[in-house]
Amino acid sequence: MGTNWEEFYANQPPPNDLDKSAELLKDFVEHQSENVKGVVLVTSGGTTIPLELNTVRFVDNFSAGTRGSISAEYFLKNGYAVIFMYRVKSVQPFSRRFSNQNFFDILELSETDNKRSAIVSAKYSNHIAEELFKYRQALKQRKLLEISFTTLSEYLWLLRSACQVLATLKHRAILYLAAAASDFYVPSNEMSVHKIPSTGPPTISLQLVPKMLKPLVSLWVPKAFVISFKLETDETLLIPKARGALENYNHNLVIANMLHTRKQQVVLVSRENDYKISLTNEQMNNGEEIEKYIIEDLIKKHQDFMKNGNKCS
Ligand code: PAZ
Repeated sequence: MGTNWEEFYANQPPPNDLDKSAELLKDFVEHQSENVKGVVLVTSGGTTIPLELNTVRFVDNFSAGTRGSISAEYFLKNGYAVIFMYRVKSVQPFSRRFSNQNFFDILELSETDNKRSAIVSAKYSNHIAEELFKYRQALKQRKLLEISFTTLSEYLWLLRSACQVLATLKHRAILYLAAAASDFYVPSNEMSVHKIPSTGPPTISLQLVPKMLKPLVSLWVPKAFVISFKLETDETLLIPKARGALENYNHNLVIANMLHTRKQQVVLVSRENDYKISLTNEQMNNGEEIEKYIIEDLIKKHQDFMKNGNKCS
């Protein structure tokens, strides 16, 4: 197995429901009028690498989906239509606010005439109603489409399908690639069919995933505004790696973040410059979200890009 992106798609089977997802994507994008500022694909959450075809064990990538789900909300709030491509069971726009809650703690049990029913507890009711309203409005007005993945392969197939329809929007499309996609995988033809026996230490050989940003930028959506993310744990690598990605893939922007400070600080890296967006401790304590400032900044860049065709300013 080589590292070529075409080989990857030739050898990794597509998800069973790919045609259905492609249809949903096409309908959604065709439905968007000139009234929306643009259409953004937000990818969110981590991908898994199955170790067996009948998967019992898998390697996972870190990401709760917080960055992606909050960002999706701010794009919606600012007049964009959003395709939210997320990892199953990672957090989603609007419902994310209740995801740390034990489901039963939100409910109250009532019993009348020997009939039991559950209702949302008064403590949560208003807040849930507010978020539910925003979520349902976004779906009803067809401003939000949610599509899910679990494995790396599902993610990459869906990513390419989404690009095929977004390409029709040219400069109006934004790709905001916040998902943590694995760099390594086990090709399906090398995978054990059944659960790997525990009779001895297994030898698992991982292959490098082809760098999909390359065909994405140059072939799939050559006119779109493409933002990738770079996550590091070694600060000395963060900016050099972000710059390296821009040079290799020639897209518009890299948002660089460190694992432990990602909620408080990011660095926006373009060909021309790099600068930080950060929250003070006070802003953090007041519950402010860094994504508000990231998205405001990106929207200015995207609007400028649409007017002037700039790569980035
Ligand atoms: O989903 P989350 O809020 O827990 O984390 C977000 C993130 C750190 C995964 C994202 O900001 C990011 O950097 N994504 C790209 C990861 C990568 O370099 O592959």
